[in-house]
Amino acid sequence: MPTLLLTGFEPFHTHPTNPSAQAAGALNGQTVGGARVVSALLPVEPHAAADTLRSLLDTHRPDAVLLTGLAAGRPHVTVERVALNVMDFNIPDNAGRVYRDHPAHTDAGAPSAYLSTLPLRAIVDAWKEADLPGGISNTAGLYVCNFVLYHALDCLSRSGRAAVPCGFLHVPANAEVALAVPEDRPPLPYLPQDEITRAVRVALEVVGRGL
Ligand code: PCA
Repeated sequence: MPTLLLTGFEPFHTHPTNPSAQAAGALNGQTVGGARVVSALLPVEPHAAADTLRSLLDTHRPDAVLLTGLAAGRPHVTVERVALNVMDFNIPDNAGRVYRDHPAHTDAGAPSAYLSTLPLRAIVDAWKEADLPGGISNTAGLYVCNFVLYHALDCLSRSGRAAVPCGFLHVPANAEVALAVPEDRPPLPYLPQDEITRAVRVALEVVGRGL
């Protein structure tokens, strides 16, 4: 049976939890779209996360990779189209570091961007079919999620595995994240955690069926 590697991130910034980690944990070990899901948690520190991811790619040799993270403020689920070779953090990572106007990959020959190799439109169509509004996003931000997507695609491309579908799904806040916003800050749009997990599962089904 093919293997789908699914990752979520640890909590970061002021958020008490990360709905991406909850979805990844809930789906771990399940068979989705005819493939076995192997879930893992990534730290919100770019280099540590990329190192963890590289060793997951080497250990599990997955047939497809779905990375997920929280995009607090987005109203619905989005699948990312592109990862840029740029880091420009508005908030510190979990080690307290801020990278400004910095390349994600310092090799001279590193491409400016990688395009997701997931079936983006099919995922959005499947969400719609499942009564889950969602869309394609043309920016993954310039924080840790963009960095990890860049390095996942770079690692697969450099190791002769560019045909392994790989991409990133950003999920909105769940109720716990939205409830933690102080009253003097603008409220966050949110989805119940079950719906976030369902959206990740539907995306995995599309990817799994294509293997
Ligand atoms: N979201 C952040 C990093 C970790 C996460 O879940 C991002 O969008 O970069």
